[in-house]
Amino acid sequence: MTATTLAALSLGGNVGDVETAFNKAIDALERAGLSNVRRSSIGKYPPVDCHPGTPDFLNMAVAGKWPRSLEELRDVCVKLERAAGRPEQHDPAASRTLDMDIIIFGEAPVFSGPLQVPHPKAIKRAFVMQPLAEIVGDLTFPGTHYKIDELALKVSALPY
Ligand code: PH2
Ligand code: MG
Ligand code: MG
Repeated sequence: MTATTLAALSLGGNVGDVETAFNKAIDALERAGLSNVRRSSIGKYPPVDCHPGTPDFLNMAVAGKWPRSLEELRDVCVKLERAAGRPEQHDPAASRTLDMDIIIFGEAPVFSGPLQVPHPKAIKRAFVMQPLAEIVGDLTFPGTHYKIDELALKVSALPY
């Protein structure tokens, strides 16, 4: 039997047909090996830490069992962002067709070179935590003693 790791991703976009970009990316993740896939609903969120005038984002979360390494999952995500039309060099605060961030990979935090999971800002962001709570609310957020459900409630009370 192959070992798998529970992985959860945050998907976001605010340019073009974002819903179609989400669906295509999730189908491709399944073809790449993600199994037992759970999807949150898609919500509209105001931009956080973006340039003035940035349009609202659509955001959702996806979770499943990943059969290979964190780096391989990251590489698949980067390829899918490119396939959706996001340029290789991009301003992290700019509008985008598709952003795929790995929020959870297993039970503990992971530091692999520049790759830090969970993303250090995830816990403060409603557009990450609320969709995540819909699909893995009972899970303890890696590096904390809190369930994702509890964190999602707290973050919704924070001002932008
Ligand atoms: N992504 C960011 C910065 N700000 N705001 C929203 N609402 N949704 C996002 O996906 C998002 C953001 C950096 O990747
Ligand atoms: Mg992001
Ligand atoms: Mg990203």
